Amino acid sequence: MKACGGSYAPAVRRKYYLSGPQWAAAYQGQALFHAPTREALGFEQVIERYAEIGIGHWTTHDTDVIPTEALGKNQQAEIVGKIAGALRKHDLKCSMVTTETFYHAVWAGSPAAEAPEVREYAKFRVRNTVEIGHDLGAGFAVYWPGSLGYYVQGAVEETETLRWYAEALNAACDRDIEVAAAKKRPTLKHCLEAKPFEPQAEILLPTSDAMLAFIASGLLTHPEMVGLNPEYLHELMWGGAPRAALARALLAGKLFHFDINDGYRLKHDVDIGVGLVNPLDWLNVLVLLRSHRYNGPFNLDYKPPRTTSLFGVFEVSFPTAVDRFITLWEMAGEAIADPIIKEATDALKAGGGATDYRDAEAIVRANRELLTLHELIAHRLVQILLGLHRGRVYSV
Ligand code: 3MF
Ligand code: MG
Ligand code: MG
Repeated sequence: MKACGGSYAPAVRRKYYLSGPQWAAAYQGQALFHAPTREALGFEQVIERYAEIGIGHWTTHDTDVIPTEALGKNQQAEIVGKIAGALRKHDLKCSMVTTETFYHAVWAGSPAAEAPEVREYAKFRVRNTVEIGHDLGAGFAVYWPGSLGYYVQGAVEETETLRWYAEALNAACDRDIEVAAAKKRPTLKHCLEAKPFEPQAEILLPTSDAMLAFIASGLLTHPEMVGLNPEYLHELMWGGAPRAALARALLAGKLFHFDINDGYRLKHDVDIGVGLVNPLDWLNVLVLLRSHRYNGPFNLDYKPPRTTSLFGVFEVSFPTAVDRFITLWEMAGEAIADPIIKEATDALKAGGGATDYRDAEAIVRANRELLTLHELIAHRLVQILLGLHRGRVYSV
């Protein structure tokens, strides 16, 4: 780690709105074809280790920390009290809570299944998560409807299922309004997270754009309370450009929260640490977000590889993910202020000066040399990424 450089002090790391999920650190390396490789971890250890690293915020699913059978019972209140104590002790904040609606057998037919009791149970779960969120001082609630879909076609009617899913979100928003008023707190920001494949074969809300359409569909009673939690890799997985997906969310005023990680196009959800696969794309993503003054959380929703030890999770995996994010964020600031990129961009926007808007050939001639600046800007961004703009050279 020391040899690699780029390590920031915990106090510096805490200045960024980074959050560490309970499930990311506690992930034991298991998968469909893989047994766990690491021991289980409780919230006490995760919160303590995040604090040492300098990750200032913590996020959780309800069932990451509360057994399913204890939800809504006295045992939940005890556990939530202990979590609040651990957060206070280590000076961490809970920024986001999320409901697990994909793992337990009760979700086999999705949280919007045909059986009315499943849907009532889903409402209970999301309302209960809203209450936990207020108890822990969170500002965001996230929903990943991963099991909203099917393996085999025909039995599930899509429009009906989406209407039923909206009813659960409406129940969460209604409960939020009540609790926020009683506690004199602002309501939470409710954020939908899309993923194109996995764990269902066909997913009803597979992309952030599908989520935007769902929010605007008229099915939600409080669409103003609901926005997006895009995940970088989830947009890349279907072949999209994450930066363009984020731009569409920004235009809609719905970029509330952002899950940060990395991976590959058209592969499964490999959840690699931010910038470890596509650092140039990540630089460009952060240029967009910085220039639009995105000020929501960056949630480290990745999974330390199963070849990393538990020691490595906190000594190698999380510190490097955090530090690479900070480096790329600062680099994005440098790219935004870069005089060469600025001059090129200004020149492109000034246009070639053709005077007759009906003369296509004249417009082409006037812009031909200017448009070379697209490539020049791209080269300049790579130079910034590699440090070449600061004179880093290799002699042969
Ligand atoms: C799955 C995910 C989820 C969601 C989480 C909601 C386990 O690919 O990304 O993480 O982010 O359920 O916050
Ligand atoms: Mg995620
Ligand atoms: Mg993911």
